[in-house]
Amino acid sequence: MVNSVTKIDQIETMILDVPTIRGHVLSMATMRTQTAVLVKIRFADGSEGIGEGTTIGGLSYGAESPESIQSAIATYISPALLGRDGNDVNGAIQLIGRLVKGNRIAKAAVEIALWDGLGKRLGVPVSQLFGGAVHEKLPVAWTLASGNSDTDIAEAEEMIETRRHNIFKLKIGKRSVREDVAHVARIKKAVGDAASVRVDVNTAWSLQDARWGLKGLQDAGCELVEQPVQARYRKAMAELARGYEIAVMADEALNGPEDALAVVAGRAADVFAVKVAQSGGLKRASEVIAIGEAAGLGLYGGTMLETGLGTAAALQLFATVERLHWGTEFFGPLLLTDEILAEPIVYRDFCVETPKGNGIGATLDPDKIAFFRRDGGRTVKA
Ligand code: MUC
Ligand code: MG
Repeated sequence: MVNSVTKIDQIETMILDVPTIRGHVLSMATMRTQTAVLVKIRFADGSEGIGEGTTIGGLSYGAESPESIQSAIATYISPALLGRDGNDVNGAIQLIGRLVKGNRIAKAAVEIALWDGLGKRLGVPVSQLFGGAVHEKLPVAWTLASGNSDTDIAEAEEMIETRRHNIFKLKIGKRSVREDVAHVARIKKAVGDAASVRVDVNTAWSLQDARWGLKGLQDAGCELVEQPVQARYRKAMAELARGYEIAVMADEALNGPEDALAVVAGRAADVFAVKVAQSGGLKRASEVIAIGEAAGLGLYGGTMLETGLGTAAALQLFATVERLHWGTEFFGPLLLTDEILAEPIVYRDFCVETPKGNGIGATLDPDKIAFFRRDGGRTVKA
C-alpha cells in the first residue's frame, strides 16, 4: 500500500551549462563547458530529493546526451514513478529497470534523488543506507588535460605545492602514440616520486597502438592505463592486462554489474573505474564494486565530471567501500568556474571529504541554478 505521506508528487529536470576553468582536451572532444542534468523530486510530506545525471562531451563519450537524459526522465521515468511511495527505492529501481532499457545515466539521476529524499526524511546520510561510512575522506586525483605539456607540468606542480592533488590522470589518445608517450614521460620526470601518474586513452587506440603505448608508458613510470581500446574489445584488454606490468583499468567497458561480470570472466582488466552514472545509480554501482572486490580487482572511484551534487552522491557510496586501492577522481566541481552548491565540497591534503549532513549532504545554491540553467526545464506532476 502506498504511504500517502511519502508519495512522489513531482519530478523536475533541468539542464545546466557551466563553463570549465580551461579547455579539457580529451581524445574524443574538447570540453569548455560541462552540461549537467539535475533532478528534483518532491514528496507529499514536502520533503525533497536531488540527483544528477551527467555525461561528458555531448554524445562523443557514450550513448546518452544531456538532452536524452532529460527526455528519458521526463517522458518515460517520471510518469511511472508519480504516486508511488518515495521510500520504496528498490521498488522504483526494479520498475524503471523493467520499463526503460539502457539510459543508465538518466536512471542514476532519479535514483540518487530518491536516496537523497529517503536519507533526509530518516535524518541520516545516504552512506548510512549503504551500511555506514568507513572513510571520512578519500584520495582524489586531478586530470591534466590542457593539451599542452608545459601547462600540464605547471598545473601539476601547483597542485602538489598546495597539497591539493598528488595523483594525476593524463588524457591522451589524440596525438600519435609516440608523442603521447613523450608527453607522459616529461610530466612523470617533472613530478618524480611526488606524484602518481596515470593515463586515460578513452578508447582511442587500436590493439597495435596499445602494445607500443603500454610498453612506452610503463618504461616512463606511468602506473595505470585506463580504457586503451574500445569498450567491446575485451580480448584485447585481456591481452594488454596479461602482457604488461602497468595496470589496465576498465572504464567505458563497465556499464553496470553485467559488464562487470563479463570483464572479470574475460580477465579484461586489473582495475575497475566504478562510475555511479555509468553503472545506473548508487545501488548498481555498489554491485559493480562487489563484483570487483570478489574478483580481487583494484577499485577506483570514477567520475563523469559531475557538479558537487553528483560528486556528493558518489562520495556517500565510496565512503562505505572497504578498500579503494587506486583512490578516486571526484574533482568535478573543481573543473567548473562556479560552485552550484551552497556549501562546497572540501578538498585538502590530497583528499576529498565526504560531505556531512543528511541525504547526499548537498544543498543547491538557488542563484547559481537560476543563472546556469537552460530554458526548457521539465516538470511532471501527479
Ligand atoms: C573519463 O573517461 O574517465 C574523468 C575524469 C576526466 O578528466 O574525464 C573523465 C572521463
Ligand atoms: Mg575514463
